[in-house]
Amino acid sequence: MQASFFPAELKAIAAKVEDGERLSFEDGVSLFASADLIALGAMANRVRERMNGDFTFYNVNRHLNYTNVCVSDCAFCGFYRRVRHPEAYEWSVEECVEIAARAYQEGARELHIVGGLHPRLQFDYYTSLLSELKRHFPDMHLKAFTMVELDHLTRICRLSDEEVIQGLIAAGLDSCPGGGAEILGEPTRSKICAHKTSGERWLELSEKVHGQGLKTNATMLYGHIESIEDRVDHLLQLRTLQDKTKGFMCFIPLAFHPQGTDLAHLPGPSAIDSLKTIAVSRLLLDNVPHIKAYWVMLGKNIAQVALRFGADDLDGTINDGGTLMESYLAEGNENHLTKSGIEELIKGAGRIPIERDTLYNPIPLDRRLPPSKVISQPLPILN
Ligand code: V47
Repeated sequence: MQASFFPAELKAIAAKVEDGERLSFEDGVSLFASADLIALGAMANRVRERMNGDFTFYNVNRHLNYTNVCVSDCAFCGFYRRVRHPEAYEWSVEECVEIAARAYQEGARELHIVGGLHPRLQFDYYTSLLSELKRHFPDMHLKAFTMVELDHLTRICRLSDEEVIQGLIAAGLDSCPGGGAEILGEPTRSKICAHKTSGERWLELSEKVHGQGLKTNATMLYGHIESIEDRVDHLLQLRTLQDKTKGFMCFIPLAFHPQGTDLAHLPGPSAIDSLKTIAVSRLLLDNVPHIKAYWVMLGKNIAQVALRFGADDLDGTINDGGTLMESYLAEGNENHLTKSGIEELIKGAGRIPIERDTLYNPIPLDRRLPPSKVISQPLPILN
């Protein structure tokens, strides 16, 4: 790194990064406050290459949003509907299995399953969903339910945290996605999602899930009303828990999309802000192995550039992203990306594409579908 070109306010931080020293809260604030995007990118890229070399990971997955009914009323969400709304839906377990069957035929080996906080669905719906999916597709990884959904289940079904977590694992849960973290700190969290699981509880449940041996992800929703200090505090709270559990596989900064939400008057984050946020996340989260540039929200172009600003993962190909994704798709973005499309993006950034499973194991060559292959014959798996 050519630290001599760095602005004065970043020189001491650059030296710490070079020496592999942990950055402080104040360092995080200085990084966000700096206008020198290229210096931030160079530092984050240094750490990215130290941790993941030139590799960039992606997987073949499908999002399954079993319901859009939600009692949480989050100001940033354009996806949810109240229970009696004409556009409210909930899919039966059979419908979910049908959708999974199509995804399986198209090569997906991960289902990313999340939904709204439904006031009436009972625990046996969630366990049957997992066990039926596992029965039909034993080699499909089920990455399901955020900490917010788990918290909702404990309350609505009057079960302990352990009963919920162990019950879901017994039914087939393999890992959990990182949603629902939003901004962990108060008072911002209450301003954007007053009725949601608290930040403290989100962390507590993550710790308990890690304690049961499962990996999870973590997210941060940025570019709305939060301050730079909120972001740094959020990242450091995740870092502290990760020191304890090592359970987070990946961190995903989620760019806020204002359309269709109660915060539609806000502009959302700029491209510069998104790249800075990815870079600072890479620099502060020195103990989280992967940083995801979620192309769906960032748009393909910014996601590609992010591979030089700290990110080493693009998430999935996504043949059909599900209904939640439609609500936050980047402007002008398509809702799917083929394997060759994602590999071209990665190679275009001078990186090496690695198709991975959910737990970041590379998929052996003999188990990969060739990029162009589409299975057109229905598989006789449903009974
Ligand atoms: O928790 C909701 C966010 C999350 C909006 O774990 C919005 O691999 C932007 O967590 N604009 C769900 N974001 C998505 C999510 C996720 C995505 C991809 C990969 C993984 C993973 C997790 O989406 C919610 C919320 O933070 N969200 N509304 C919006 N208007």
